[in-house]
Amino acid sequence: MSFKRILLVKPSGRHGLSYAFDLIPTGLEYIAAMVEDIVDEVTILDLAMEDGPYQKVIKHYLAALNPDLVGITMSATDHSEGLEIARLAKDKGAMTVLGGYHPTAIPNELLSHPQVDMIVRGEGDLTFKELVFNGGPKDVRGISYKGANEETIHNPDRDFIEDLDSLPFPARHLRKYIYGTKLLPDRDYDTLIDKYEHQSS
Ligand code: B12
Repeated sequence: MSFKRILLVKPSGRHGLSYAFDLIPTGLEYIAAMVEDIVDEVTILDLAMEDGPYQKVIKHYLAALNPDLVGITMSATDHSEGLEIARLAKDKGAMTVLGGYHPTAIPNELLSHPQVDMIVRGEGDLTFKELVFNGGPKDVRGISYKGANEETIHNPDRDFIEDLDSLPFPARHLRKYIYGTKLLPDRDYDTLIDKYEHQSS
């Protein structure tokens, strides 16, 4: 059975350069765009943009939305908070999946924590859609997960997405926040991603 109620979470931590920017979770908006037509509800929760302790905020959203799948984006600086969010989600009965640079780098370590069910390695767009549609990680390329005996299973890598234009734009319409930057405080800002064409000289 497919996953139907998805909560995507960005941890609250502001580290290094993100003190100057509100860090827009573009990665979560990309994967939300891939599944919004095949699920009942997908919510993007940016804990950096919410008021109050993150534990209280996440508990509120878990109770209100009752998600069957909670996805957490993590860079290395989000390690501890990401794991705590996963624990709270697991306690509420959701399956948990981590994605982003950090989980891609250390899937074994993160899967050693009981509250982490799955890791999406690398580009998440097609992998996450297949995971949500299938309702589980078996045979989904790009996923690492725990088997029936708690053993770690690494499915084969997924090929890079060659035609990036085939992807939908990030689901900015799901955004609940007005993001800003201290560098230009009188304006909104947004993130654009462009293709880098390598040219040999
Ligand atoms: C742009 C950028 C920034 C910008 C962000 C601007 C903005 N407003 O968004 C700024 C300059 C602010 C920044 C700051 C920092 N950055 Co930076 N940044 C990048 C960069 C160049 C691109 C990130 C990006 O937007 N990618 C595009 C989006 C769409 O991809 P994505 O988020 O990865 O999401 C995809 C997958 O990862 C996956 N995915 C992601 N999350 C999830 C979640 C789930 C559930 C699933 C299923 C899938 C999934 O699916 C998505 C779609 O394919 C990367 C390097 C790179 N070339 O990618 C470094 C990078 C992410 N940054 C890095 C670092 C170290 C930092 C800083 C700590 C630097 C500092 N010392 O201050 C801070 C930390 C900020 C923070 N709180 O996390 C490291 C992270 C290393 C690590 N292991 O965690 C990277 C990888 C660079 C590097 N190689 O060192 N950064």
